[in-house]
Amino acid sequence: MSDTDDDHEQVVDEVIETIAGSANEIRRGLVGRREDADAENPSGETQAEADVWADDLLADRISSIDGVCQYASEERRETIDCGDDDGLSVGVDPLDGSSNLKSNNTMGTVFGIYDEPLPAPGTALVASGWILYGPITTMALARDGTVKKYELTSDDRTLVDDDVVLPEDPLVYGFGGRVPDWHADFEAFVREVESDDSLKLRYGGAMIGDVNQVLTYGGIFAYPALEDAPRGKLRLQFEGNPIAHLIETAGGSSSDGTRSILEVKPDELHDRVPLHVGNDELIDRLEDVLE
Ligand code: AHM
Ligand code: MG
Repeated sequence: MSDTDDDHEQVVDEVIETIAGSANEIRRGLVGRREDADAENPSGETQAEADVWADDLLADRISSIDGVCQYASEERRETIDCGDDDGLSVGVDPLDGSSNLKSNNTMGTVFGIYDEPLPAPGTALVASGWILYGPITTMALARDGTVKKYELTSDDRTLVDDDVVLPEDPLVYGFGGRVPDWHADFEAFVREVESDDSLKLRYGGAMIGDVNQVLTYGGIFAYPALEDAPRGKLRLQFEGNPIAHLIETAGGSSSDGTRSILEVKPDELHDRVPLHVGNDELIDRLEDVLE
């Protein structure tokens, strides 16, 4: 390993420690921040007070790590450039599924650590992960070809699975967007999936919760292209790439409809991407139908 690789490994460790170490603080800070903030994110969505607060907290902590050159998030238009040109870039969705704050349902934090300036393709990811604010705060982390799962308490990170792999026999599916807005070929694929009596519907309105069901039970999650949104809803840098990287590392597949999401070349920081992730055979079948 070269000195630069070694340095990068330490920076990756520190970024992961920072995000994992902030998770329960973020969870506690949701109380009292469930209202809308009277502001929009760069994708034109209304921000909750908690979105803005969690982004500021992570921006401060991550951008002050030596060896991080950029912090970018779904909640801010520009990257924060931290000066170290040889450093790593960190892209974050501070609170994925924050519309679930109102109903007090599951949410997450998503992160990707890239060895290129953002916007970057998913092939530049050196690690990716998510925090799930479920009944227990957990972290799924993809790094060095393996996915690991941790339980996070206020002062501890406990490894609970050192090699998470998508189960071979898929059990769950969940698809976002309004049904009347789906393209006809995507709808045809959904009808096929629904007619498979070994699969059950699981959809909770937070990608992290829904993709975590797929990681746990096997299956497919998609937020597809829509009639009035040809690139779907989810953002490539902050949601698509890290989720695709983690699911592929766990032995599954990702697709934007025709190819792995990791092969999509970004034009802009806040580009969207049609997102489909899950077991290989389901993603292959989806790509055949969408062709
Ligand atoms: P967010 O990151 O602003 O919360 O938006 C992303 C969320 C995903 O977690 C979820 O899959 C999707 O938006 C749900 O969208 P919709 O409310 O259109 O079903
Ligand atoms: Mg999100």
